[in-house]
Amino acid sequence: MQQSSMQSSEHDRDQQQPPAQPVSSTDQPQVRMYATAFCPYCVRARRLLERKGIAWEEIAVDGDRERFQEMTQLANRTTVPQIFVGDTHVGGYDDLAALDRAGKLDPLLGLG
Ligand SMILES: N[C@@H](CCC(=O)N[C@@H](CS)C(=O)NCC(=O)O)C(=O)O
Repeated sequence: MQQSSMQSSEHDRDQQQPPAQPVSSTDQPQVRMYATAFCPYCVRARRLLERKGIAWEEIAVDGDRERFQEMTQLANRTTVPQIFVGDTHVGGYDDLAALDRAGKLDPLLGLG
C-alpha cells in the first residue's frame, strides 16, 4: 500500500526518525489528522487528502491513550478521524467532504 502520510507515534518520536514526506510547504498550512489505521472514515479522509495532493501529519491513536485524550481535548469529539488545518478544527471525514463540496476546502488548504 502506498503511504503518503507520516505516522506519528511514541515509537517514532523515540527513534527520532525524520518524516517520510514533507509535512507542509511554505504556502500550505499544516494538516494534522488523528486517526486509526483501518477505520472506514479514516480511509476516506486519507483518499480525499491524497486527491488534493497535499502532505499531512497523521497521529495514530490506535491503542495510544494519551494521543486519544489529546485528540478528544482538542476536538471535543471521541470519533476518528479528527482533522485540523492549521489552527482550524475541520472535524471528521463528513465535515471534510462537506467543506470540499462547498468549495471551501481548497482555499483552506492554500490550493488554487
Ligand atoms: N461522521 C464521522 C463518523 C466517524 C466515525 O464514526 N468513526 C468511527 C470509526 S470509523 C468511530 O470513531 N467510532 C467510535 C465511536 O463511535 O465512538 C466522520 O465522518 O468522521
